[in-house]
Amino acid sequence: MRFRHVTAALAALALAAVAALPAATAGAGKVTTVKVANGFYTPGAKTIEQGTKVRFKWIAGFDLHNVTVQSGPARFRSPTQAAGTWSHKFTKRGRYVLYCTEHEDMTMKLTVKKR
Ligand SMILES: [Cu+2]
Repeated sequence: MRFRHVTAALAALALAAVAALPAATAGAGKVTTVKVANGFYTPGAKTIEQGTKVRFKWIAGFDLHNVTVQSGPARFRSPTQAAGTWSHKFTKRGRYVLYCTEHEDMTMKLTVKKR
């Protein structure tokens, strides 16, 4: 059982390394900012080019929020926090719906188009 657990952890690490590769080789891309406000993201819809890094900036408040993929070609989840920033580079094209798991009606649409 212990061996299986370690193997799974190693497999996860290997997958993470492979997932990080395109981001590392894509070069210096664009950076854009989305604000995480209390109950909504702003803008609520955005189109970016593949390889763009989105810097999510929390408007400091009492509520905890995160940025999680509800649907889309890649999965990720930010930490749940009340302030600060978190960045994600979008390497997979397609339409994403992002939401906050703490407030399920808090969503935004993000389209990643070909560079
Ligand atoms: Cu929230």
